[in-house]
Amino acid sequence: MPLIIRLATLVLAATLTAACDGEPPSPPTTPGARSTPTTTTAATVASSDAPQAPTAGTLPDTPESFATAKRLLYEQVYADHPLTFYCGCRFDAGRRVDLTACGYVPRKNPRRAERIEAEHIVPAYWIGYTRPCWREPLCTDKGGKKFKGRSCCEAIDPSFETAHNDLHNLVPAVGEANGDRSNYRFGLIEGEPREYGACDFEVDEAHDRAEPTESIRGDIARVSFYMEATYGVRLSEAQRKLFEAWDRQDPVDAWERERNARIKAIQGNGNPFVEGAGE
Ligand SMILES: [Ca+2]
Ligand SMILES: [Ca+2]
Repeated sequence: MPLIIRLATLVLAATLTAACDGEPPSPPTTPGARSTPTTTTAATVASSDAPQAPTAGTLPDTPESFATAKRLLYEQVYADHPLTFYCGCRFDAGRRVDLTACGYVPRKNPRRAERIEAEHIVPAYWIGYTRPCWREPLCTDKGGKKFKGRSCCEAIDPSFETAHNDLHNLVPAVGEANGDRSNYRFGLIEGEPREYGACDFEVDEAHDRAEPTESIRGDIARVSFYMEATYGVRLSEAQRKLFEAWDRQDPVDAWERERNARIKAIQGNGNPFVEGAGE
């Protein structure tokens, strides 16, 4: 979409949002609760701790469709690093996962386990559910039927689509693990049930929770901070505390920096919580 049209639609969406959203804005978070990186970029992006509705001109230039986002993710960002996020399984150009080599044993869906999927670290549901387009039937299909939810947000809320297709928030995952994680929060789960063979990934459906392996906990934290600062996707105080600990325990490594640089080359912005770390 040409920039000028994109800006115009963003302004329109912001106006619609203001006009239609009867809900109060998200309450501010505790100032200083999160350790803010010290770089200029970080200060600019996270100038306030309070999540804000994104405004025209401040959003990154993310891929215009999810199909394009996935293609760029697999073919550019992960081209020479074809490993899944949760389980470290290798995948090929045909987007098929080598489950044997990484010791992944499907829990109950072997067909989905064999294919790679683009996982939203911050789920699409969390990006969308507070928006009017998710909650109110603001859209109308060709047959005149009104609808709401993900499809409606994709159609009329450019900031939703921008966030939804943001490569910083997308990682390749074993399809089954992606499906099982659903919209659950990340957290700690008692014990190590290991329902996926050698993959250190647990999902607790009773408590809507997923536990990632230690080496990606910081990555998850920094992406979550980024999504909050960029798109106002709020963290609960409990999540913030957990992610601050994960950020410290699993600091940025060479691959996370390289991944960030590749995404920055594509969509124009880096994640300040990656770039500012350790400086
Ligand atoms: Ca575990
Ligand atoms: Ca890590």
